Amino acid sequence: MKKYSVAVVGATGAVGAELLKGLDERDFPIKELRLLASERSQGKKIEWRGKEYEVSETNIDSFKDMDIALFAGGSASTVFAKEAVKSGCVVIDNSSAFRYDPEVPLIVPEVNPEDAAWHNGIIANPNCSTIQMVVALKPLHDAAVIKRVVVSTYQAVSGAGIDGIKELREQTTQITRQESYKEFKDNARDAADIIADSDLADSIRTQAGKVAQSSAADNIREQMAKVAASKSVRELREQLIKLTQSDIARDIKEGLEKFGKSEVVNEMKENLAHLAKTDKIKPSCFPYQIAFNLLPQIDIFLENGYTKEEMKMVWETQKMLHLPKLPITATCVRVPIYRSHSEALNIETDRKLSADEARRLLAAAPGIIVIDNPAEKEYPMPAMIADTDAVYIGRIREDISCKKGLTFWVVADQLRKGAATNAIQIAELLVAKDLVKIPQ
Ligand code: 2RA
Repeated sequence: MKKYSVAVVGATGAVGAELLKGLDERDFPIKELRLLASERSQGKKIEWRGKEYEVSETNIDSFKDMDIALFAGGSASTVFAKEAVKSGCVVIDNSSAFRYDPEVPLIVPEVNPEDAAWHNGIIANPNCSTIQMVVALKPLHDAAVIKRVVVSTYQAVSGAGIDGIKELREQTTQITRQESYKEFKDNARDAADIIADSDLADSIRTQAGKVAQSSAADNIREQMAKVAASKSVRELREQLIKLTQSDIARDIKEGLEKFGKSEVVNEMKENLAHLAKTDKIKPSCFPYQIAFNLLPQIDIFLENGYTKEEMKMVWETQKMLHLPKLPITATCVRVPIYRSHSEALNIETDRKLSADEARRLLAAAPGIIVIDNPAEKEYPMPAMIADTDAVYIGRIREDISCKKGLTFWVVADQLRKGAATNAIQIAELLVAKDLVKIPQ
């Protein structure tokens, strides 16, 4: 079997790692592997199939003698994808740089493999939230033409890369620590109140009252009065008065004032202020706190009030289904889970599809696993499907608000089927159709 030289651009990121895993797991026919990344990751070592590879900084010469370049996403695509093509290398690009270019096919192999035939060197890999949606839409659309799509997404933080995962982990730790400290303080306060109100405290108070009224206590009081009136106590008092008026006392007072204004104290004050500030959540990857929160914003807002992520779902689905006018509306939400995107989909079709027919169509379609048994509370969830390649569908039901509507739930690992796996499947498609070449 023919083997191919493959470059992975962005090999050190979240998608890059999945690309390497996928190339191994799917046994892609590799002659030579070249790992590329930004200057920051240059020199890093990555082990693949028992061999250590050093990551090089991407430059225009990086693609010489390479057959396929898998770009994991990010700004490298804009700078280097066309250079790679000039070197004779077919690019499969996971960024959004070329997705809407009419000269560049956008492909999900289960949906529009035929579009690979007209590539000019670059093939775009769709956005993760679109991929899992179109895989679900295609078999239904083939059976009953889709007239409208309404989708709401629940997207994991790893969609924003390794920094997104780190931010959720750190904020969750910080908030749960603050909560346990608060709980500890509340519990201690409650315990003190309980003790103060208890019989034991009452009996201690009674005993103390009795002791205070006893003859032993009277004796002690008399002894203490004698001591207070004695000559030695008078002398001690006079010494103390002299000492407070002495130079030593003045020196100590001045010393304390100076210390109060000293750098040490200033530093301590600054450190305390800093500690007080680190108690607050400081978002950097996401616009607001993501732990224990939901963010109805992924990517930037556009003029029509939708976010770019929402419009990606619209533009990309229309392009891949070859339905440029298909009405689609999306609401994309970032949720505090590490991995796998979920989507609630509602579609209208030109003829009624029963839930049973839809279930059969979806179960028979490539790349889909249906898990849909409400009686046993069986439906797909992000935590149970992470690290797998299929698109999982459940909660399939007829829409009670319209005659030809269907509602269902779609979950997929967005780093695998939503990114790396789909890119490798495109490469496999090119290999199978002998399309690993730049058309002249
Ligand atoms: C996200 N869809 O989840 C993006 C990643 N491509 O942020």
